[in-house]
Amino acid sequence: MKEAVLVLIKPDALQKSLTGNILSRISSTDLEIIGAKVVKVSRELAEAHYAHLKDKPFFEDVIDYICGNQHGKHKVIALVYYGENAVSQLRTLAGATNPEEADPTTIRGAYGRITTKGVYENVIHVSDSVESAEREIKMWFSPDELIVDLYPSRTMVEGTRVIRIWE
Ligand code: IDP
Ligand code: MG
Repeated sequence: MKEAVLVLIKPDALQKSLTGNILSRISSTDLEIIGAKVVKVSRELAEAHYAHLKDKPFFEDVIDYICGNQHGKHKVIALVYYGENAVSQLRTLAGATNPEEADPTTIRGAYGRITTKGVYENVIHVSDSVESAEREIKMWFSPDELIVDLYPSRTMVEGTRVIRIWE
């Protein structure tokens, strides 16, 4: 079964000009990019994306981090990768959440760091399961922004435009 996964290139990676390195590491897989864009992350999107961390002491820092407030780069690059075992392939390439514990051959191990304030700057986000990938992809992308029909959607008329939204 082919799976879809959300990958975010986080603001620290953009500040360090790591996009090319990260994309070229991921291109060692046979996964296909089926959606890609640059996003200025709103607080609402950040809070929805990290809803599972709401009660953690580092929640505010993580929201600040993904919104780019710590890097003067108020953007992330959002990508949807698609293919067999996409979740496990990309989670393995990304490495452990804690960049100091991540294997140095992984993306987080190679490029991540923990700041003196204790924020895990770990360069990329990768969905951790097929279920969270669906939740996240629906949050970050509209059906028209993907070249594969991943999930059920319906057509809507908005003014003079015909658009599709997730069901
Ligand atoms: P993941 O990104 O490997 O899936 P999650 O537990 O979903 O890990 O956490 C989301 C993000 O929150 C991490 O990528 C990291 O930036 C941050 N984070 C997670 N745990 C900690 C922690 O213990 N201290 C500081 N930041 C953390
Ligand atoms: Mg996660």
